[in-house]
Amino acid sequence: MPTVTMVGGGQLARMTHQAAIALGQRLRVLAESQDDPAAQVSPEVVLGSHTDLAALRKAAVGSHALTFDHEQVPTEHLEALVAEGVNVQPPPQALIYAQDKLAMRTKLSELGVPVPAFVPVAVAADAVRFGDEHGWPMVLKAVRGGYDGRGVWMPETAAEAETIARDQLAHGVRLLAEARVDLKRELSAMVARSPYGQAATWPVVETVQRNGQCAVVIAPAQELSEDLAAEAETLALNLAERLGVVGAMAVELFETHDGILLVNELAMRPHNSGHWGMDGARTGQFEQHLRAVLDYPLGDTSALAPVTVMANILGAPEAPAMSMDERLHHLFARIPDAKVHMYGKGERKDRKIGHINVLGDEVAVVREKAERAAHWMSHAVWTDGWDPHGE
Ligand code: AIR
Repeated sequence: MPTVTMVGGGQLARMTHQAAIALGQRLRVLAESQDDPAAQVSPEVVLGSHTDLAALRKAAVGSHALTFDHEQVPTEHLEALVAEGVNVQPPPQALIYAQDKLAMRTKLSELGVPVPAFVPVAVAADAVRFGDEHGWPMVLKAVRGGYDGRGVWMPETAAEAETIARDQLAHGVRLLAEARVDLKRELSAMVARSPYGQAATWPVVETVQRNGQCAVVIAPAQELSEDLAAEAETLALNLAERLGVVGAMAVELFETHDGILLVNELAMRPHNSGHWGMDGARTGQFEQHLRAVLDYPLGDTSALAPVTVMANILGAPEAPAMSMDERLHHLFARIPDAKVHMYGKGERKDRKIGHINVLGDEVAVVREKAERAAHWMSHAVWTDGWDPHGE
């Protein structure tokens, strides 16, 4: 059976490993530390950095495909691996559009795909000029490297934009400026594609963001017209094909008040907006990602319930005194149908340390339950006031 190498040892690699076990495969991970979520569970850990070509080579030896838990690997290293015969999936010429936001915006514009207005920022004055033209607040983004709200700024004034841009540019961070979209909500269209060219989408979901980070996912997105859902899925399929994507891809979308879809970001790997499918879809994203990078036929992506809600368990500002183990006992006692996925991570404020999936019929009921469960796991506090040690 094949071995797949995943670069990065975070929760995405950990959950991919879980899927690999069921398929009888081995997932080898290149992790920074033995404590990383995937390194804790994988039998084949190569310790090293994703910026070190020698470590990447070591992790790739003998594996059938090399894929990613994050997008931070230098493109020149990936090209070197491809030249040496490593099966890098997604290939570097596709992955670049998930690594480099300027390349992505430029390519999507060329393809006629709607994106927010944008401009590269070479000097701070470029950002100020863009804000003056498109209105304040505006968005400044690091071209490479940001995620979960990191590498994104929303200056309200020209002075603020100037300060941020100067500071970041001085630190060698490449920037782009974007118009802030007046959005109704954020959606995600996920797709997986194989080298053979087979592709399958999951139902389009709504991603609820808090503090620039995904907090909740509602699958499928509620009150989304069939036309708009079809448009989003078609867009994901077309982009996967035109960009030559292999593996899972999330197309993060803004839905405007006028019902227009704009592409925000692309992620070419399993993605937080697909976690609902571990319990809520016939084939989840982690299994599908493995099938895709190994060029197997893809699995059925249909939903198993009318609605699934995923709520992230985020680290509390201060870890609660109650142990995680005890929190889990109480959670199971109160909500036996909550599906819990913990990542084996230390509790740090707002860090994604796990997630909860709840399936059901009524979105309001399912969402309340999932969020109550996730909040309990983060804070050891029930949002409805229940006292686990009371009468
Ligand atoms: N990740 C990668 N890009 C975005 C996200 N959320 C996942 C990957 C990565 C992990 O988050 O699995 O390894 C890093 O999480 P943290 O909390 O250690 O920064």
